[in-house]
Amino acid sequence: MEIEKYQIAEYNDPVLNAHQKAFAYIASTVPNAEAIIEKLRAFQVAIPSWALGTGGTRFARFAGGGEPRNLEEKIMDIGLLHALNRSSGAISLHIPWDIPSNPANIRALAAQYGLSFDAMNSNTFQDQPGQPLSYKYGSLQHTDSATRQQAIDHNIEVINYGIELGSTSLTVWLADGSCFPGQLNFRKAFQNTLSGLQEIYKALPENWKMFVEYKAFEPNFYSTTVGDWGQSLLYANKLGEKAYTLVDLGHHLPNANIEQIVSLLLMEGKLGGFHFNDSKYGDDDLTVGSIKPYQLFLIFNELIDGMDARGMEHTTDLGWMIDASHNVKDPLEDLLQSVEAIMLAYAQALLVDRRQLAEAQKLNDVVRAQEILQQAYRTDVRPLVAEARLRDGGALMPLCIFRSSEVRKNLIRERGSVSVATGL
Ligand code: AOS
Ligand code: ZN
Ligand code: ZN
Ligand code: ZN
Repeated sequence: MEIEKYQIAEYNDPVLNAHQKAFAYIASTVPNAEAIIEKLRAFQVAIPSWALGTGGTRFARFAGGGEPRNLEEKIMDIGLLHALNRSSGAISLHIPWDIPSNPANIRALAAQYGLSFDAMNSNTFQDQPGQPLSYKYGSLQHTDSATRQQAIDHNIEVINYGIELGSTSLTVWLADGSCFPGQLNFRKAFQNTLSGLQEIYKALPENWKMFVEYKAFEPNFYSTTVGDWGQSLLYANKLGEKAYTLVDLGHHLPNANIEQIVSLLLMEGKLGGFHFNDSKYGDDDLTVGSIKPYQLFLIFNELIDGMDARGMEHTTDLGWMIDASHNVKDPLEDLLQSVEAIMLAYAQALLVDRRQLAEAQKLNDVVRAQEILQQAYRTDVRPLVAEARLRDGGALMPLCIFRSSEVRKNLIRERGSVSVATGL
């Protein structure tokens, strides 16, 4: 199932006039519309290979039909998203769920769709068939050195796949921790984990980055060995300049001030990447922007402020990824919504008048400072984001094309309705 450029143009045609009017209006009201559009066009968000099929909770999975049966089909699905929104030009792979049998071919296939390989994700949170030692009591933190070595070797194997695919980063998320007080010696767990990460770090090529993802809870519910940004930053600082903290929006304790965390990590030059999603209660991995869009805007506001202060390139100097799962939605529709939400928050944050904000802060004019942010947040930037897509040959209304061209129906026809994950 592919959507050709001319089809996108045909779908755009009937709504083009209305778009042009809306765009002309916003272009005349904001001072820097062209500059914002150029930034939006450059911005790309990686799609995780695990977000394309049947999602679910730990209780159940319900198949949606037409889901990708292999890595090639996952790449095609992301290619389709990218054709529609022109902002999903990368894939974040998970090993061993998506082992490329022939990396050179996979790389070439991705390139055909304009996709590059973002961060590689290792997996030491579950046991694989035939695996000699179990991760039931952790991986890099494990009390047994052979189990730790197995986890180290796995991560190095993931780096090696990444090298062949042209990726330049490794995300390490560890489920390590403990479920009950007394189960674990915190210091020993930390030190074991650190030495394991050091071994993996040594295997990183020169131009690679390592992202240390933290998470406050789940699957361990008493302690996690990389539990918060402070612990992640400790590891990253001890590891060296190629190691960074990765922020997943769902991995904090309730009401954490994520925008402040982001700001300080950037100040320290230690923010490496992002997992976008949204959450109401925990690591819900809901559609980006569906619960707390203002928080997302405030995070982007700090991201831009911090990156600009350090002269960082918005597009390439941080790893931008979605980390989501889908219980009831069509995953492709959900991802279109998520990418759109990210682009909107980015565009709104680009509207913030930073000179005026700094002035209001200096004068302790609290009301004015708040107004400056809210003014940007309350601007309808949808025509700006749509214009950016249009200029790159994308769809004015990606979700509408997805539905009216019956993508899912065609995928079900091609791939069947049985889920590879559940066999149902
Ligand atoms: C787990 O909660 C983390 O968010 C991981 O980043 C991710 O979901 C996992 O690595 C996917 O396998
Ligand atoms: Zn994550
Ligand atoms: Zn998450
Ligand atoms: Zn998570």
